[in-house]
Amino acid sequence: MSNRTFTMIKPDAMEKGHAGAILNHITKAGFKIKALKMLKLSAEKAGEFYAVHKERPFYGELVEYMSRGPIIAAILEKENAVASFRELIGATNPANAAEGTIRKLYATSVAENAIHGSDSDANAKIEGDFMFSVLEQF
Ligand code: 3AN
Repeated sequence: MSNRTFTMIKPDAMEKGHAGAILNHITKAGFKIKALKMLKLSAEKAGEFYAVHKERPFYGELVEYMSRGPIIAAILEKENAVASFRELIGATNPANAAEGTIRKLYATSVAENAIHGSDSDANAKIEGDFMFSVLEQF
């Protein structure tokens, strides 16, 4: 079990001005920030990041959404980080997300669901290394 996960505050949450509140929610839950930056993905980079979803019907929409404006990417540290963070953000579809979770509070739809959280230790490492150089990870 690894103690790190990777997250992105997605364009919809950025556009609505929720970035500060979401980062506060994350650090209050005990996650330490080990890397952090604001950036805009190109469609090509967003497509690469979500390559596992290439065959899904929503892939084109997902790439367009994730590259339409700036995001905040971060590497977070806490015991049992991946599972603990998935619990904090709530279900993929905010309609099914538990009360008090980040998606329940800030997401509007399954397509625009405010925040990403890695789904495994292996993917947390791959995704963190995709977005941050070794010099940017603490
Ligand atoms: P999660 O982000 O909870 O791990 P995934 O990996 O199944 O969920 O989906 C990745 C992203 O793809 C979601 N965060 C969401 O933006 C988008 N997505 C997932 N399911 C749908 C769907 N049914 N329609 C449109 N977009 C979706």
